[in-house]
Amino acid sequence: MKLSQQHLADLPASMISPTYDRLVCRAGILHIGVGGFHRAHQAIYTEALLNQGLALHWGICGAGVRESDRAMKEALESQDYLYTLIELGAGNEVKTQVVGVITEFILAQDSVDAFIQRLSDPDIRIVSLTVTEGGYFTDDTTGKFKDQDPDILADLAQPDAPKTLVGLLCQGLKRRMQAGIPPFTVMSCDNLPHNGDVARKAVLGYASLLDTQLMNWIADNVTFPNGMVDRITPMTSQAHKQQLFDSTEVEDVWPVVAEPFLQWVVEDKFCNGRPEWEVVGVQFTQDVTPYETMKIGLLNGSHLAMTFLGTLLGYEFAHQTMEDEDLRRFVENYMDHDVTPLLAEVPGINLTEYKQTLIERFSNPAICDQLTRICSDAAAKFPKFVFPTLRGLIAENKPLERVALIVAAWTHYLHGKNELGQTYPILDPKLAILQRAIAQPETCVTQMLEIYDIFGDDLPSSNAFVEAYQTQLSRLQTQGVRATLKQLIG
Ligand code: CS2
Repeated sequence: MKLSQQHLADLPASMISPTYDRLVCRAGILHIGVGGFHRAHQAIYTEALLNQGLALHWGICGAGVRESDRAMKEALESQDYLYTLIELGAGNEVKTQVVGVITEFILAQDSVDAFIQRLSDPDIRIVSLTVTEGGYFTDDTTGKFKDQDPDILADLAQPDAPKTLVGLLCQGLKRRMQAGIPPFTVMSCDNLPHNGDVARKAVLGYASLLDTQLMNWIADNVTFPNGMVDRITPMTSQAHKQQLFDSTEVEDVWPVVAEPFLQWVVEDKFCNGRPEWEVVGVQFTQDVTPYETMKIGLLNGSHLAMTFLGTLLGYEFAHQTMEDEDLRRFVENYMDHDVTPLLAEVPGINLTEYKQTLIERFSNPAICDQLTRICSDAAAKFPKFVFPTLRGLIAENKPLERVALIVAAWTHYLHGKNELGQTYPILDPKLAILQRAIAQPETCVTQMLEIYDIFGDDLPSSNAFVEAYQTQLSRLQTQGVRATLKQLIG
């Protein structure tokens, strides 16, 4: 049975499905960047509220600003914007849920005017984002808005027909300002430290070049809460779709798969109202910093610690790296000895338990979380997930060998061949630059360190780091992954 509004009532009893009337639900949130993560996280929290009969005016209008968003629009459109969440527990528990919270979908490329019109609709009170770091035009090393980016310059030359996220947001906000409509909250759900501050800098950076009055109005009236978001969401594979069909006979062209765990801690700074997400488990706080530092350092950092070494050893999925005793101990040691001592107290969280839960989550064999996914975009991930830890260790004169091995493993992985002689795809917009840097084995380290966008100028000037990086890479090159790991875990 094809998933559709018409057949909602015919779904098997084992599936959870919307208990509210979708036809009266209207969008109060416009979400830009509808991928797996949004559909498994923010949309699920909001769906839970709707299922309690609350917040029928907080439905979600899906939106995209890039051509690559068209595939999701078309997939959802073909099934009345319904989709299935397949939640896979470690003990093979499966929960399938049809989600109805997305009620429409717009693409800026189809009509910029219609897009801006929707952004200025008073019903839309939150614009949320998962657009990855690239969407914010922020220089990774200086943290400044990239005001000379060609896409930004193009939008400034034609501000009524913008193509970039910031160009569109500013145009929508400008209409609201001019019409006396209260602004929307801009809520980033990207996995970036201080994601709200990053979004604010980008929007204000663009507005300052466009219109001073608008910039001041945004600065005074728009809020940009920071948030920590967490749920492991693998890429949907053909096997996942088949699994859904086999167990329910439901055909979904693009279901989403996730682990059972989910967490969201967000600053309570919403300038134009918000859903009562606290009713369904969202934690509101005044300062999200300790939570995001913990999550990004321990979870995302450990993901990088396992993924390149795991790929080099020939593994395909995260849980296989946890079944490898040496690799699991390496990840545990990295968490315990490198990341944890640098963390501040995190209110309400027992770090020992948090780390145990992480190992359990990583070990979940049911979700089959692809290492290719975790390895992707590494050039953008290192500065956010691992280098804050590295900088902390350098500042405290701590041993650097484990963190250096993570960077060395990435470097070695860039050759594209594992220790079994098999090749694998490398997904990274910076791939050409990276592969140029590693072309000569003797100069890999110096060439990599010259990529300022990734390493800045402080890391290359730490002799301790350069030496540790060189040592670990040489060991990988000459002795291989297993022997290198053994030397570190004793
Ligand atoms: C992963 C994240 O892409 C990555 O590198 O570490 O997508 C991770 O699965 C999520 O942040 C979990 O919340």
